[in-house]
Amino acid sequence: MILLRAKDIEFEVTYINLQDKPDWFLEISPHGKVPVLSVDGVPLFESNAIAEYLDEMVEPHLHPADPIKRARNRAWTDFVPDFAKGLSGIYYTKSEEEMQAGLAEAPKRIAKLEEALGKERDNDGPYFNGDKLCLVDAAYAPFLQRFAFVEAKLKTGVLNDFPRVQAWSDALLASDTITGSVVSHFNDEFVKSLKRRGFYVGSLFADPAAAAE
Ligand SMILES: N[C@@H](CCC(=O)N[C@@H](CS)C(=O)NCC(=O)O)C(=O)O
Repeated sequence: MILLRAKDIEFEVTYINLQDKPDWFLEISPHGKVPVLSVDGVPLFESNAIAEYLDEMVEPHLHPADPIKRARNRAWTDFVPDFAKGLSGIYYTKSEEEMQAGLAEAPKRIAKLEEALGKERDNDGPYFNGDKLCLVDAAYAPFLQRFAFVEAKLKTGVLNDFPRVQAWSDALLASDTITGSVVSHFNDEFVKSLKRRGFYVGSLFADPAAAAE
């Protein structure tokens, strides 16, 4: 969604209830996961594959032209699941103790990104490759966005030791291309899912349904 917005592509979104996936969705999504992009009726799946397809097809090209830089960018998008596991290991936890354990584990993954942000850039950012949003930014942004939301409540300060990651996250979350890529009631839905799944952090938020009354 971030890339579709960054490239000003017209698109239609169908949100899927992941607790009750419709049959038509399971037919087009081999792993039963979102996102899926339907291009003239042909379903594409896996975020990186979709992002690369969009980048090849529609200007402006956001992936670097230099093959070495492109490969290194791709390698860092491949690190997203690992990085995301570090962050979710903090807040997808059932108790404060479990959260502390996650907090002890996360820095080693965050440190890798801190180093990457230092090494890969030949300027001061604010994005991964400099002043233009790229595929690496789009890949990490959803996870940084969710973490920033829970961190406002948890106040773990885990990013304090990683100023480049913190500044990168701040820059990404200052971009409407990124923040506007989720539904307007995203935070409420996120809180509901944290509560439904019984995560400790969910208990720190008011019930969105009650707040809306
Ligand atoms: N590697 C996939 C991961 C996608 C993924 O994990 N999607 C989650 C939502 S963010 C999902 O659809 N989960 C539903 C499920 O696994 O049942 C990608 O990057 O597209």
